[in-house]
Amino acid sequence: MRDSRYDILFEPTKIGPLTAKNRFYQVPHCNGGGYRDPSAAAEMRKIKSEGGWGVIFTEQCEMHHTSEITPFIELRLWDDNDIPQLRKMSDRMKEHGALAGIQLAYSGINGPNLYTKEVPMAPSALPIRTFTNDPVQARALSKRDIRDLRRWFVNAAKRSKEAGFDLINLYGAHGFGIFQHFLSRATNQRTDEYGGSLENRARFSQEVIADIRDAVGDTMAIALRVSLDETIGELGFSNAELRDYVEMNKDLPDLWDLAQGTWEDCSGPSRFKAEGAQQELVRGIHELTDKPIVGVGRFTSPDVMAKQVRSGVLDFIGCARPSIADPFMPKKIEEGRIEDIRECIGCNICITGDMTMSISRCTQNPTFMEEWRKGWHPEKMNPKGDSDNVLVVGSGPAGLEAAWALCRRGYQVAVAESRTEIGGRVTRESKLPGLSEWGRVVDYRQYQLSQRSDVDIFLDSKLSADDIMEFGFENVAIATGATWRRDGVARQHVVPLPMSSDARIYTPDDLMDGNIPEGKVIVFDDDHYYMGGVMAELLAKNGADVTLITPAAYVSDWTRNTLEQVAIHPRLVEAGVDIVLNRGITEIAADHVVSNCVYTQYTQKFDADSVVMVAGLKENNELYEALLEREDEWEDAGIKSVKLIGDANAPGPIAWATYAGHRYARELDSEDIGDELPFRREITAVAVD
Ligand code: FMN
Repeated sequence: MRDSRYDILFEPTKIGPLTAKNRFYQVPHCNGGGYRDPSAAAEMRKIKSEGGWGVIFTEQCEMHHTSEITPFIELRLWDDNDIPQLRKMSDRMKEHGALAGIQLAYSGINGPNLYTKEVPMAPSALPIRTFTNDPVQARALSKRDIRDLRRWFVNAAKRSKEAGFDLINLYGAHGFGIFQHFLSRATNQRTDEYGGSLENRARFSQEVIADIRDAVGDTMAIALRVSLDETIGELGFSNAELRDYVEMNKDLPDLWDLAQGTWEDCSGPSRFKAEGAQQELVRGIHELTDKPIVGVGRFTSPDVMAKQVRSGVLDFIGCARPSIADPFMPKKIEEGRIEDIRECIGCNICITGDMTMSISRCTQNPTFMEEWRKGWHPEKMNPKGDSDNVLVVGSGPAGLEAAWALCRRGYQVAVAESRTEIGGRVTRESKLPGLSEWGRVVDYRQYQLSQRSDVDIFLDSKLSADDIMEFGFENVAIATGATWRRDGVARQHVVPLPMSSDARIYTPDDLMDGNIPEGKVIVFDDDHYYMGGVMAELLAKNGADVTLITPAAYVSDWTRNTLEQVAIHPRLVEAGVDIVLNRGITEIAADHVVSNCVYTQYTQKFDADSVVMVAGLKENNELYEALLEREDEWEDAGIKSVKLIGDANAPGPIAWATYAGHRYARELDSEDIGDELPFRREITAVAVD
């Protein structure tokens, strides 16, 4: 039964001519599939409909070919040919009663047009801003171009209607959409009636919304997504200016969708942003308009959500990442199953799918974007196969996810953990600076497993191959994790790095065990994800004199894909860490290291008492190898299968481990598909002429 405190979240709420069945609103979010994987994306949205969301949006959809963001893979509505795949999307969104929304994006100075080769257009002539700094400039829209652009918006709105959508979201936030480019003095330097005063800068949005309302406004609702604060100082569209804009245009859209100015701020990772971090920027805007407001803030707590509505800050609870981690969040709140919510950990691995133009992942929800490709449902498992029981060795993210998914299939599961606490690397890493919310990966699974009678967890149980042969489990999953290497082998060095025998070398595992070096410490980061930066932060907080050396051009280079990098660099600088980029290490002595420039012969000596080596990881696969050696004894021992999963198989981010655990559980006892592709995909039809 639902807790009455949350009733307010389930009130039907009007948006223009429509009524959403509740206040749960999935704001636009990409998925790395976009136009390339339309059925995978459509099925993912359908699952959210089933999970109880009142409003579900697409990701950004390029509404005209003169503004596209190749290489990123979003949706397209360039002409009528794109309608069928979008109709499939809206159909799926509406299957369980949600309103279906499409976000129309004209990217202005963010669209380099690498694919269409069209000259980009924006309010003012400025270089294109992309993550890759493409050497392309936009030309300024002429008055005629503006008339064309208004017509293109109307065309796109009509096509959206034809494709079955109920709502249109006009993109003007995160620095990306043209509405923001017009509203901000920084990107709108025009001297005509579209530039200068706020009244003038607002003109384009007023005209487009009026045009769309005339065309489809009787049946469709129009949402405008605008920046809460561009956060670039005086010149930018500030929170104060946004408030003036809303007050001056009270009734402009049917709904105000308010989102922080930069994407990095808006989708801020848990390492840097708490739940509800945008609240103060939104508070009070409600009093300036009669139209409903949706806002975001990685909401996973129904108490926080209800408070946002009750206190008049928001009308709709906007969620992107929490809806990915748990597409069934609304339903679970409705059914009074709060403890079953799989809370987003704020790691932003979902964003990497978009940034790397691949299919997105979610650390908490391994079924994300596999709903169609593999038929995986986040709440339902396939029935059990022929065998009955599984021993999972290791309770890290792969082992725990495997155990949780296996017992739901109907297997009897035993988990053996060599340490005295559950959770493996997640438990250890969640104690590092900024990573506490990552512990939710363990919390969720530990709680779920504690509710079952078909899973036994044994702590402090280091098993040998003999033990396993004796136990007689039919299936054994080895999820024994990985260990950070001390020898420096990673990318710069594929064989051990030269180091003297009296050099003091630490690894992240040492620091997580509490052995934290002091004095002058070099962190060598040849891993390039979060760990190097986190180690430097931990050491600096502990009073060490830290220098971080990395062969990459950016500190924690890969975190540019999780939008964390722009926050990691300043945090390290503030903590007093010296950052040395584009440098490797060629030699480690007791009191110094020799660092080399990655481009030249230049070398430099750095005094150092110790080195923290953030290099590659070594799979803990000894137990697996020992069992393999005895394969001919398996049958007598009653063993049908032994499989190595997660970091023990090949180390990677935590999301890779939960995926591996889930996949193992899904596929156990299934038919051998031989050389067949293990997922569905869509192939572009070859033209006949
Ligand atoms: N916002 C948009 O307006 N359009 C997008 O296409 C879009 N893509 C996103 C893709 C991902 C994977 C994520 C996580 C966010 C994206 N966003 C996009 C931003 C979200 O709509 C949202 O404003 C932000 O993530 C904060 O909400 P959250 O804390 O609930 O995640």
